[in-house]
Amino acid sequence: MATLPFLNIETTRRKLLEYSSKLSATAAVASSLATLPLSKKASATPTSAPAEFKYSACLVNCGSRCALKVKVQDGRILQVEPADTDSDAVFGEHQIRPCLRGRSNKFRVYNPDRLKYPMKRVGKRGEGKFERISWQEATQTIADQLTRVYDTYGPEAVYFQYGTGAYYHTQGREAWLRLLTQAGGYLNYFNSYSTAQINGMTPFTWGKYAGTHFTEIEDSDLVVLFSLNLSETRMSGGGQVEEMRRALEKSGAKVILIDPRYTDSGVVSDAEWLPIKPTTDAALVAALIHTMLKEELIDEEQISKYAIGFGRDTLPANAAENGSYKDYILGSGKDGVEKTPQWAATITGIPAKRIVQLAREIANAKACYIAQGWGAQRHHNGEHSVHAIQSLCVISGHFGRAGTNTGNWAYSTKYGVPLLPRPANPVKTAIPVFSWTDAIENPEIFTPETLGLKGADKLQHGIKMMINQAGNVLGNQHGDLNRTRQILADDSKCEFIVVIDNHMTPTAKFADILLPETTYLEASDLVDNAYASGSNHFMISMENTIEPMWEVRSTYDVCADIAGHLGFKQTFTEGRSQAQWIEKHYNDIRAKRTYLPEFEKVRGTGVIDQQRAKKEDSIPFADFYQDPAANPLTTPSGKFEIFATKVQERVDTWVLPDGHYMTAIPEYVPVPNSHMDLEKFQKFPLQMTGFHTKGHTHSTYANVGVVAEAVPDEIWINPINAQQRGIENGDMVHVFNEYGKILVAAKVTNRVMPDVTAMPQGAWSVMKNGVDIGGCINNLTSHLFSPITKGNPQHTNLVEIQKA
Ligand SMILES: Nc1nc2c(c(=O)[nH]1)N[C@H]1C(S)=C(S)[C@@H](COP(=O)(O)OP(=O)(O)OC[C@H]3O[C@@H](n4cnc5c(=O)[nH]c(N)nc54)[C@H](O)[C@@H]3O)O[C@H]1N2
Ligand SMILES: Nc1nc2c(c(=O)[nH]1)N[C@H]1C(S)=C(S)[C@@H](COP(=O)(O)OP(=O)(O)OC[C@H]3O[C@@H](n4cnc5c(=O)[nH]c(N)nc54)[C@H](O)[C@@H]3O)O[C@H]1N2
Ligand code: SF4
Ligand SMILES: [Mo]
Repeated sequence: MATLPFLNIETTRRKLLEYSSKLSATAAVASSLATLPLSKKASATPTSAPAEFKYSACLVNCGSRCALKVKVQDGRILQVEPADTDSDAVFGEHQIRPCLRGRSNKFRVYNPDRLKYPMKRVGKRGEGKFERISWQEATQTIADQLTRVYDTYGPEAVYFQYGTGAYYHTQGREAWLRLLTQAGGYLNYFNSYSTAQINGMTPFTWGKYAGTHFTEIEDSDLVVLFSLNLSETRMSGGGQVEEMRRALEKSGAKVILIDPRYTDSGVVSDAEWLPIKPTTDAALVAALIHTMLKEELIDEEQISKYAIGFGRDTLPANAAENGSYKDYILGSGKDGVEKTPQWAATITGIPAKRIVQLAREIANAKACYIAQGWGAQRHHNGEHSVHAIQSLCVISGHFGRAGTNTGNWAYSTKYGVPLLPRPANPVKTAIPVFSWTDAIENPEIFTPETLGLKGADKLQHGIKMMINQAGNVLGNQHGDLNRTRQILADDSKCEFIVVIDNHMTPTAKFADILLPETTYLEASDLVDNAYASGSNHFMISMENTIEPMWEVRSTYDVCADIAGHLGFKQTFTEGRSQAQWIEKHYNDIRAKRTYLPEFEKVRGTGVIDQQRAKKEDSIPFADFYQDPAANPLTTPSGKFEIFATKVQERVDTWVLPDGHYMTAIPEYVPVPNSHMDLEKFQKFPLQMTGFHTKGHTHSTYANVGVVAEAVPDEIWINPINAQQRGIENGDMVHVFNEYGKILVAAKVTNRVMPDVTAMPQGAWSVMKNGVDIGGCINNLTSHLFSPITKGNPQHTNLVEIQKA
């Protein structure tokens, strides 16, 4: 196999030197440079054993799960290749090929940022000063602290932090949660950083979350994508991006992309791009429906058959008389404003004429596939955008039949590999995931009516101890990092923090005890396909391709030791090693799928048993579409709720902070930190949205130099705005607002609309004199929750930019 250009060591080394001299402040790049074998002579040293291939997997949170074929020699990784699966017939003519990040794993493993030994903090919390300790001392300290916090505050004071860096089945998160539930419990969270608004809202609209597989586009004549960027966020060859490409090849459907950026997906699918200002999707939808009503392009009788709240006649009992969506659109609702295309044009930035034309295109399409990625919902008013886009499907009649969708983004079928089992958590209290800093700082503000607290009327003591496994939210991924760092630095608030990672991340610096875990390539497991493999599903048997280096260990063994200190090792292990759990899980599957071979035959062979969901099973709510009376939805009305009865209950009973607003219909709501926040907009006149870049998966892989070289982190600025500020492509710029200031390179491009900027999220934060020279976006984001689901508003930001 030919070497990939970006893995050519000599070229890479030269380019990296150029690159790192430009960006010498960027610690991540500079340190990765040191990982490359710089001496040609060293790599040419004759070796004794022949090279062999072993199989691992990339367990990161990109929605895919790719097997990695790893070439090893003398216990060292030479190269990572795509696994050649034997049943291409299942997926068509392609494989579950890993993307550039998966292929770069060698550089993630041999990285000088690696954590090598257990350590304890010696300086102030957050300062990053540590001392090496033994595993015995580390595990004993954790057991002692857990006992102390349980005895002093009770189990609700122990928090297992959100962290998505590694989806293991028999170590990592699963091992910690088994340990904690057996030890006495921990404070739960609900929501995710990914989908708080869409997953929180959809039960009120569709009853349950579902999306149609992209294979259905084979039968579409029009595809409308809101904030959906498969080419960058679903890069696996076995996943959704490939499915969509093939389906488009068959149908030749026109693609319309609604996004502030002309994304890679726009390029790949030859889409027409309608640039839209962030937070305004609900305004666009309102004007689309306005046109459909005025031009009589929709059938109101049909809408009433499937939905409530479009007109007054189908409003539920808790609605105001003029509270229908049609009232809102035609100007007879409580704001008295007609939602004309001209009205929407000033808010969204899309010309009124184009809005009218889009309404006609959607209404006249035979089968329009309408979907949304999760960018439009990661906003302060994200719930309303979600609701509007879903309602558009129902109102225009594009759901429940071939070639259509629900407005959502499909999850994939899981193969069904078991996780380490655990008893139910004895603690029932759950906080919204984005509220954890408040659960440390002001636990008294938590009630069911203020922050949607579940399982209790109030929090007892807030968070006093935190376990942070494979997550970087503490120092990198949460909103408003300056505030977050201040809260964490005070060790009288959250008294004890354990961090388990592979690398010395910004979060690791906040650990009291810091533990090194195996990287994917040093670990063994049996894992499922991930949540975005499209209609494909399979399992992967991975075996450590090299021996774990230094004192790095699997967290299964670490948690077993902690259980031992607490006196229940046997309960934790049930007498099994991790390898024996893996084998047990396989045999449990084999008991049902009797055609599978014995474990010995498949152990460590990568992808096993590829399956594909049937296309006819792909369309959600098809039975409801056929006969809504016989197959009602699980909403209170049994129909899709354009007026969401359950949201109105919150409107009536919940207490919101000043300036926050919620409504039961899909209204456009102007929000803080958007261009409609007029006072702030004068000071910070650029909207800024983050995006998930192909250069890293959040912060994972962001310390790998070869990938950083291929996909640098840059802030996208439209030439008009750049010229106003004397900024040229490649210039280093300061981006700032009331929350903080960062330094990053500028990409001057027409691929982002004027007055909107966009930057990748996930770069490692490196603070120097109050400025983040690592360019992490979260020094500029806020911690204001969205009103209905208390989700993260991390894409809703205003900034100003200056040449540095
Ligand atoms: N390469 C890579 N892949 C990933 C990840 C990664 O970090 N890197 N992360 C993974 C994870 S955990 C998740 S949750 C998903 C995230 O998937 P998404 O949430 O869909 O990804 P984003 O890039 O945040 O947003 C998608 C698009 O929304 C646009 N957008 C922002 N605001 C608005 C708006 O108000 N309206 C409209 N119409 N568009 C808007 C952005 O410009 C962006 O192009 O991706 C997964 N895949
Ligand atoms: N501004 C802004 N912020 C965002 C987002 C955004 O769109 N904009 N997106 C949000 C979203 S959707 C998400 S899901 C979160 C993601 O936030 P996180 O879940 O924190 O994900 P990562 O940043 O990738 O951090 C994962 C950590 O796991 C570590 N890791 C990787 N492999 C292993 C392993 O095998 N063992 C151990 N112990 N550690 C490992 C990595 O080194 C890394 O430190 O970020 C959120 N933050
Ligand atoms: S980051 Fe995602 S697409 Fe890339 S190799 Fe890993 S699992 Fe596959
Ligand atoms: Mo996510």
